[in-house]
Amino acid sequence: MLKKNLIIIGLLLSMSVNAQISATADPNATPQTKHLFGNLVKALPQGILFGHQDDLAYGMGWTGVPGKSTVKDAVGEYPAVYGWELGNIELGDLHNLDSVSFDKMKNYIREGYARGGVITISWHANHPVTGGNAWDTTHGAVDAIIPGGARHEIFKLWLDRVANFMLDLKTENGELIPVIFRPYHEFTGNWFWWCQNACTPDEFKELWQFTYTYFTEHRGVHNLLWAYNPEKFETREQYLERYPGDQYVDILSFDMYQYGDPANSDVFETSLHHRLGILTEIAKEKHKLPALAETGFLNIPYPQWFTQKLMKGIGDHALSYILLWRDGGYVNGSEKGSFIPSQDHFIPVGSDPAFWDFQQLYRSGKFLFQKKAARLKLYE
Ligand code: BMA
Repeated sequence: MLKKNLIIIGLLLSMSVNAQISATADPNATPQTKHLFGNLVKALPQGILFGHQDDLAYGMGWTGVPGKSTVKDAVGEYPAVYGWELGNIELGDLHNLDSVSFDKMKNYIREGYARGGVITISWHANHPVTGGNAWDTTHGAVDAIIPGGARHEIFKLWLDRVANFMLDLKTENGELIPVIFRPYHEFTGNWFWWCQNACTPDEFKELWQFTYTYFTEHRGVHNLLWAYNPEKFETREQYLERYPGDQYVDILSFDMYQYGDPANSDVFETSLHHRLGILTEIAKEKHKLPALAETGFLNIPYPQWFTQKLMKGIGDHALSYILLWRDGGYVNGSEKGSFIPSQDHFIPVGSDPAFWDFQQLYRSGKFLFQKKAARLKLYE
C-alpha cells in the first residue's frame, strides 16, 4: 500500500514538473500552441530543427515557383522551420519589405504547417516617428510608442495590423496556426530603432510587455510563442539586461552571423559555443526553449563553414532550432545574398564545395528536416 502511494505521489510530482516545463507564457494559448511548446521541449534530445527564411517564396534565380524550396533542392526534403517577415505590414502594404505578398505568405505558412513544420515570424517595423525604415536609429522611437508616448495610438494601429495577420493564419478547418513571434530582434546591436543605443532597458521591457499584453488581452491573439532575441552578449547579465520577464517569453534565442575570413579566425565558433552555453543554461533554469534564431555566412565563401564553423560552434548544445537567413535576397541594400548552397550559387550545385559540406550537415543526424519533424507530431 505504502509502495503504491509512493508511486502515485511520484507520478503526480513528475506530472507537475512536466506541466511547469511545458507551460507557455500565455496561459490561454491555443491547444496547438501549447502542444508545439511542450513537444519542442520533449524533442530537445532528438536534434535541432533546421530552418530557412523565405524558403518557399524565392531563392537564387527564382521566385514564386509552386512547391519549390532551396533546402529541398539541396538535400531532398523541406526544412523543419519556416521563417517569414512582416516588415511594412504595419503601413497597410500588400507586400513586405522584401516584396513578398502577405497573401502568398499566408498560403506558404499554411503549406509549411500542413507538412508538420514550425513557423517563425520576424518584424522589421518602420521607424514610428520619422517614417524611416527599421534601420533608422533616430532616438526616441520606443519612448514615443509606449503608453503615454506621443505616437502610442498610431502604434496600436500598427500592432492591430500585425495581430490581424496572426489571427488570419488559419487552416481550412479554422484552426489557428501557431507561430514563434520574434519582434524587436537583435536589440543588443546598434542598427534598429529598438536597439540598445536608442532606448533604455526599461523602455525596451515596457515595449515588449505592452506588445504582449495588447496582443493577448486586447486582441485575443493566442497562437504565438514569444521569442526574446538579442544579438551580441558575453555574459548572462548582458543576455538578461532587457528581459521583460518569464511570463512574457517562451523562447530564448540570439542571432549570430559569420563575418571576416574563417580560415584565419576561430572567433565565430568559439563565441557561438560560449553564447550557446549561457543561453542553454538560462533556458534550462527558466524552462524556456533555446534557439539560434538567425545565422549564416553570406555566399558561403568558406566551403567547410557548415561543418567546421557552425556545427563546431554548436557542439553538443541541445537547441530547439536554428534558422539560416534568406537566399537570393538583397542584403545591405544591393548585394545578392545566399546562405544555403543552391543550383544558382555561382556554379552548378554538384561542383560547389559548400554544397558537399552542407550534405555532411544533413547526414550528420544532428538536425531534423521536414520528415523527422513531421514524425514528432508537434501539434498533437
Ligand atoms: C535583413 C536583410 C534585408 C531584409 C531584412 C528583412 O537581414 O536580409 O535585406 O530586408 O533582413 O527580411
